[in-house]
Amino acid sequence: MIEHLKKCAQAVLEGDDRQAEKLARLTLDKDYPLLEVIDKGFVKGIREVGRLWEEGTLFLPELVMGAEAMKKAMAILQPALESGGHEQTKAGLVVIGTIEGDIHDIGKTLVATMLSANGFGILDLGADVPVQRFVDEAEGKKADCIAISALLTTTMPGQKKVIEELDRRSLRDRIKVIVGGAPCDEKWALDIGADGYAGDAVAAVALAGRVIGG
Ligand code: B1M
Repeated sequence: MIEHLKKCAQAVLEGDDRQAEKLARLTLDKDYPLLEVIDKGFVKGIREVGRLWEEGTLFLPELVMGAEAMKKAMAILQPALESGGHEQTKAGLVVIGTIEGDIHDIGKTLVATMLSANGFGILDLGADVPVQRFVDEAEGKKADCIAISALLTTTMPGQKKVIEELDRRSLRDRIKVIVGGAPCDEKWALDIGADGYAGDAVAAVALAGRVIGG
């Protein structure tokens, strides 16, 4: 298993999408624990890509290739994660997306998959979602919660704008807002008046349950 995790991380690090797909299929065939393979294998690899890119060891094409390999593996693993045998109780409707100006969608999609696997109804708006669209969709679909991902320090303020727009339309009491993504933290969530912050997909499920439940 440890060897398998290392290979998954390495495939992403090398931007080898065919190897990443092969390892994702092997994960399912061998019935390896999905979350562990995602978190300690593929995600570990993409975080290392980001670190090396930041220190100037890797260049943008390699960052893109790493992300592509990661996405190919996730496309195979996500359906299995979703049908993971959890009870579908429809714990509430969550509108989720990555905020405008930001095209990072791997973490957001993982959060959406985990929420769905745990009984939440999901409306995934994708990435680069305008503030107004978050609020329009949540209002129109009578959603319980908006989950906003931001991976760039420059796009984080968009999360605050969603809350301001909900306030402006007098919807803030009815629709909860939770935030996440690498540059966000508890303090940021508190500062912008969000209902909570989650550091990963598992924490996001617990948080959504808490804020919607009461
Ligand atoms: Co970009 N990028 N990127 N990138 N990229 C980061 C974020 C960066 C930290 C890299 C670095 O410098 N080390 C840096 C941001 C720096 C900053 O703002 N402080 C950065 C930059 C600068 C950029 C560009 C500007 C580069 C350029 O063009 N010069 C550009 C921006 C484009 C844009 O958005 N406008 C860019 C582009 C890209 C790619 C397209 C190449 C690709 C994205 C592909 C895609 O998503 N479709 C990419 C990638 C892959 C990364 C890194 C390496 C990895 C992100 C990722 O997928 N992580 C990233 C470095 C890093 O994060 N360490 C980086 C894996 C994923 C599972 O984790 O997204 O954190 P994460 O999600 C987690 C949690 O955060 C949480 O749960 C998830 C699962 O556990 N979570 C939530 C996420 N959203 C949540 C929402 C919630 C709750 C929890 O709601 C409640």
